[in-house]
Parts: sequence; C-alpha cells; structure tokens
Amino acid sequence: MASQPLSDRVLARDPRAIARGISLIEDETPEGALLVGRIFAHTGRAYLVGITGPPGAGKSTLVDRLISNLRKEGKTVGVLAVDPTSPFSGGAILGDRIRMQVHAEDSGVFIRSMATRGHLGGLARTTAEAAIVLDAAGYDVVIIETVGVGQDEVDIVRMADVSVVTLVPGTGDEVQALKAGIMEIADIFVVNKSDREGADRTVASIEVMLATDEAMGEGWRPPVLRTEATTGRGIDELLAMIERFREQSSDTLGSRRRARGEWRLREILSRRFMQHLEHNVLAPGEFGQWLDRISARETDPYSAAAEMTSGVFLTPDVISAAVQVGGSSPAGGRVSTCGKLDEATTSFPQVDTRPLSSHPPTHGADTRLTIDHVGIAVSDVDASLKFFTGVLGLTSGETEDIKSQNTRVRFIDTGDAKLELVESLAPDSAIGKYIDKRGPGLHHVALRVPDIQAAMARVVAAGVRMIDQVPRQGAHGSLIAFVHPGDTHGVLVELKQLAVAPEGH
Ligand SMILES: Nc1nc2c(ncn2[C@@H]2O[C@H](COP(=O)(O)OP(=O)(O)OP(=O)(O)O)[C@@H](O)[C@H]2O)c(=O)[nH]1
Ligand SMILES: [Mg+2]
Repeated sequence: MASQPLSDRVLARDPRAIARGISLIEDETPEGALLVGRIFAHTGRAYLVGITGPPGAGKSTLVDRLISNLRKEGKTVGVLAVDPTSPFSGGAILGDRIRMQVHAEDSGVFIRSMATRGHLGGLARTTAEAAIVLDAAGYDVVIIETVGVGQDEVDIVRMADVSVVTLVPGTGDEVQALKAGIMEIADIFVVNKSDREGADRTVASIEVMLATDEAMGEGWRPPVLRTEATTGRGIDELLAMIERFREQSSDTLGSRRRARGEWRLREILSRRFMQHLEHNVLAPGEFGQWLDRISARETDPYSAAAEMTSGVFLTPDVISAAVQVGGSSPAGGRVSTCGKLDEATTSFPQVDTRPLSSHPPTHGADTRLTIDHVGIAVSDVDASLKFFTGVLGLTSGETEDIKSQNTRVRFIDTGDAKLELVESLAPDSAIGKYIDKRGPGLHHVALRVPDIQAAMARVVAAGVRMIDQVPRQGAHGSLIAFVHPGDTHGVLVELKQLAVAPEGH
C-alpha cells in the first residue's frame, strides 16, 4: 500500500495518506501542489459546509452532532477544524482531540485540525486545498469549522457551498459578528445555546437586521434557527435546512464554485508573482529599501510598485521583440532608481538576447547540446580554489556575484566544459537551501543551447516542466533557465544561452 503514489492512496481514502497530504499542503510544499494537481479531477462531489461564529459559540459541539446525524444517514464526513490562534479559544485543540478519539474507530469520519501558524493570508487557500483532499477522498460532506474573527476565517467560510453562522444569546455577538463581516456571508443563522436566557432576543435582533438589509435581493433569505448542541436539540432541523438550501441553490452552486475557483487561482497567481519578484527580480534587501524610501516620502507606493515590476514583464514576447529590433535590451527594461542599490546589478539585464545561431558561432555551428559547465555547490568559493586550482592546477576566471540569485560563482577552465563553483550569499538562496539539505557537492549540469527560447519551448512541448518560465540572467551576461528536476531523473538541468558579446575571459 505504502508504495502506491500518495494521490492513489488519498483517492482510496487511506486516512494516513489524507493526513500526510494535508500536511504537505499546510507546509506549502511543492509536493502538496503536485498532489492537488493529481487529485483535482476527482473533486466536486463533496458538499462543503462552512461553520463559523465567535469563540466558544459551540461550533465544535455542533459539528460533532452534525457528524453523528450525518453518519446515521449513511453519509461520510470530513472535518477541517481551523485552530484559532486567538487567545479567546485555547480549548479548541484539546476539544478537537477528544472528538477525534470519539470518531477514531469510524472510517467514515475524518477530522483534522488546521494550524494557523505562520500563514500570511494563506490560511484560506491552504484550507481550501485541504478540503480538496477530503473531497477527492470521497467524503460526502466536508465541514470546515472556523472562528469568525478575522478576514481569513471569513474568506474560508465564504468559499463553502453553504455558510452557517453560529451565534449565542445575550452576549451582543450579533454586533461583533457584524463588525467582523460575517453576517453578510451567512446562508443560515444558528442561535446555539438556545437553552440560555435571551435566545429569543438574539433571534429577534438578527431578524430585524436581516429585514433592514437592503442589499438582500429576491432570493434566499437566511433563516434563523435555534440549536442546543449539548443535547442535540435542533440539529435535525439544521441538517434539513442545509439540505433545503442545497436544493434551492443548485442553480447557483456552479457560479459559487466558479467564484471559489477564481479566488483560488488569483491567490495562487499573486503568490507566484510575488515569489518571482522577490527571488528573480529584486536584489537582496531591495524590497526593504523601497519601503525605506516610501517611509521617507521619497517615493510613493504606486511609483515604487511600477518601478519594481517593470522588469518582471520580460515575457517571451518582449524577448522576441527585442530580438527583432536587433538585440537592444528589452524595451521598458527595469532601470533601478532605488538610490542605495548598485545600478549595474539591479538594472535589467544588459544582455543581447539574440539567439546565438544568428551570430558568428564561437563553438562551431553544431546545434547539438554541449555541456557548458557542471555546477558544484561549495560553502566558500575562495576556500575551494585551494583544491581546484591549487591541487589540480586548473586555471579559473574571476569571481562574480549573481545578485538575482544570491550566489557567488567562479568558473574553472577544464577544456571546453567548465566547472562552476557556486557559493550561497544568503541562507534562503537555492544553493543555500541545497547545501543545508544535502551538503556541498554536485549541483547541476548546464547545457549550452544556441537559442534558449527554442530549447525551452521544446522542453515544455514535451510535457516537461521548467522551473523558470522565462529566461533569467546568469553569469557573464548569459541567459539561463532551469528544468524541473522532478522530470529529469533527479538531475538539475540548466539551459544556458551565452551572451553575444564575448566576455573578457
Ligand atoms: N449550555 C450550552 N452549552 C453549550 C452548547 N453548545 C456548546 N456548549 C458549551 O460551550 C462550550 C464551548 O463549546 P465548543 O463546541 O468548544 O465551542 P467552539 O465554538 O467550538 O469553541 P472554539 O472552537 O474555542 O471557538 C463547551 O463547554 C460546550 O459544552 C449549548 O447548546 N448549550
Ligand atoms: Mg471549536
């Protein structure tokens, strides 16, 4: 069983695989993204129920009752309980553990707590993706329980197929909930702890609020139900109401899910865009320098953003255009005016992007790929020279810092192909992470291509993934792009097009 791919095990509803899959997603690993890609076609069958409300409203108790009743109907249930980091609700994790034990023997129930740690607005996305895992695993109903205290939580529940907002009597919750923006997302209101005094008043005040809500159109008017989660009173009615909503909203379910898809796609794109900007476009520390300039009123956020992104749009089209105009640097190339930065390293690549094939070839007109260099990750370029030049007697070029990748490199001559010694200049650079994980050693093989765009196009057309969707600047003004090692038998392959202007060495 364990030798099967994770995705197959998730689809077979193996609880350990499901738990693992959700962890991969929670940790925002590439494997998590890969898993989502593999199982996505199998989703869309589960009905997503979002339950939110103030801390301690009885959401977990309510969910527990829903699980039991749904099980009696023969339905399988997956639950995601988003652990609130809020100081009000320290009991949630313990409570969820106890619930997990109650349902531990039942293979038709899966309960999982989602941690909120460290996510910068990504909680809603990771929760949505965890829901995808439960959906693919074939649970009929997926319940997402979250405290309605922040935008993230509200986003999570808004994305469900039905949103249940839980309030309790006599605490002025309605007002709080209104402030938090959770009233607008409710499809169904539940006044839980209706055994307590003031339930009638709370129900009435919600109804008054709904009656005065002019934004509400002709369609579904959110009903206000009473429950007593501890005894189970009102739970059947709640389930029946959820079912009624499901039937009544079947026309709009598609558009609601489409909106969910759009939101998720935009979320992923923004994240990718930011990552690309921070890792491939901005120099280390540059983001902070822009912030400093904005704080000092030397520039405004719009101008800063415009300048910071002007180099991001080096799309294949822009490159081709540059090629056609005869190798001037791309129009609109980024010229940094961020005073403290070294212009030479932060302005956009001053490389000639003409394919090599249109130039007097320096290595014969052979279009076969040749090894340009073999990359070796080292802790310290200077120290490693003792061996490579000292002991082996090889000659080398100059040391060059590649700011965009946070690396220091030095090429060692070994005939046609070279060795590239690569040192990390920041712990979070790709090389830094590599050395952290595996120690120094062989890192990548660079193949010299006459035309990097053509080479990338061929790779992509064959269904092989590229790490870089767009060529970036490498050492000595070259253009480089890495192929995804997951598709190359574990070998990190770099495609490299030499700069046209011959370098000094
Ligand atoms: N009297 C009464 N108490 C209830 C009812 N439902 C839940 N409780 C109690 O309220 C407390 C909080 O219940 P939980 O289900 O943990 O509430 P929660 O909304 O999940 O709490 P957090 O996850 O911490 O926000 C527990 O002591 C429950 O036993 C109810 O209908 N009536
Ligand atoms: Mg809870």
